Amino acid sequence: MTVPCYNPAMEQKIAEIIRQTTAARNAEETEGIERWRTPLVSFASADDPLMTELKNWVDPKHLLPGDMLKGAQSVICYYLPFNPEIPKSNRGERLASREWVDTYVETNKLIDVINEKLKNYLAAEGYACETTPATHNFDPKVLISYWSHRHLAYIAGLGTFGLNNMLITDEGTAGRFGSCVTNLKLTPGKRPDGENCLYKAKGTCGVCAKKCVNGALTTDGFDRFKCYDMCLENDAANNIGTLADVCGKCIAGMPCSNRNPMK
Ligand code: B12
Ligand code: SF4
Ligand code: SF4
Repeated sequence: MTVPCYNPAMEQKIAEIIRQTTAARNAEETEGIERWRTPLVSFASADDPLMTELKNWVDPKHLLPGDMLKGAQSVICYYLPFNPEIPKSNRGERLASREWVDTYVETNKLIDVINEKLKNYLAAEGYACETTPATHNFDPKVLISYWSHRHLAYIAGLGTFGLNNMLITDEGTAGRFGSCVTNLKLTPGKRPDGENCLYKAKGTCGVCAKKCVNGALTTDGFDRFKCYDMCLENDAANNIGTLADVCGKCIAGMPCSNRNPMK
C-alpha cells in the first residue's frame, strides 16, 4: 500500500515529461515554425474544496477526481501555449486560418501523447493515472463537458477566466489545456489573487466581444450554440478528414492572446 506524501522529484519529472514531449514534437517540425512555447504545469488536490464547486460552475453531472479514479489524490493540469505566429495568422477574416486549424489538430494529438507518457511513467512508479482527451468529450445536446480542463486548471492556479471564457494564463489564452487524475499526492498550485482579464479587472478592453464573428460573445453573455455553428462552418470550409471545429477569433490579436495582460 503506497502512503500518499509529496515527492518533489516526481513532480519535477512530470513537468519534464510534458515539456520534453512538447519540445520533441517541435523538433520534428521540419517545414513550418515550431508550434508551441514552453508548457505551464500545475497540480490541484483532489480534496480542494473548490472541486465540489465544479458541479455548480459547470453542471451537477461534472465528475470529481474520485469519479475518474478510485483513490484519486491529485489532478495534473497543463497548458500548451502556441507560438504567437499561430494566433497572429488567425486575425481578421471570418474563417479560421489554416495554421489555426492544423495547430488545433496537432495539439489535440500531442495532448494524447503526453497523457500516455504520464500514464506510463506513473505506472512504472506504482501509481495510477486516468486520462481524458483534449476535447470532443462534451455532450453535443448542451455543448458542455463533464470534465472541464480549464476549470480544473483554474483550481490548480494556472489562470483566471476572461470575458471571452478563456482561462488567461501567464502565457495567454492561445493554447490548449490537458489534465489527468492520479493517486500520487502532488503539491497544489497557488491561485492568483486578482483577475487577469482587463475587462474584469478594470472595465477596459472588451476587444474579444467586439471581434466575435458570429454574434456569440458579447459583454452581456455567451451563446455556445452560435459559437459552435461558427466552429462547424470552419470544419466544413477545411474538410480535412478529421473534425476541426474551430474559430478562435476572440483569442487572436487580443492583449491576452500570448501573455497575462495584467502583468
Ligand atoms: C464544449 C466546449 C466548447 C463548446 C462550448 C464553449 C464553452 N465556452 O464551453 C464550443 C464548441 C462552442 C467551443 C468553442 C471554443 N472552444 Co472549446 N471546449 C469545450 C470543452 C469540450 C468543454 C467546455 C465546457 O464544458 N465548459 C463548461 C461551461 C459551463 O463553461 P464555460 O462556457 O467555459 O463558462 C464558464 C466560464 O466562462 C465561467 N466563468 C467566468 N468567470 C468565471 C469565474 C470563475 C471563478 C469560474 C469558476 C468560472 C467563470 O463561467 C462559466 C461557468 O463556469 C473544452 C474541453 C474540456 N473538456 O474542458 C474545450 C475548450 C474550453 N475549448 C477551447 C477553445 C480554445 C475553444 C475555441 C476558441 C475554439 C477553437 N479552438 O478555435 C472556442 C471558444 C469559445 C468561447 N469563447 O468560449 C479550449 C480553451 C482554452 C483556453 N485558453 O481557455 C478548451 C479548454 C479545449 C482545450 N483542451 O484546451 N468549445
Ligand atoms: S480580450 Fe480583453 S476583455 Fe477579452 S478576455 Fe482578453 S483581456 Fe479580457
Ligand atoms: S470562437 Fe468565434 S464564434 Fe465563438 S465566441 Fe470566439 S469569435 Fe465568437
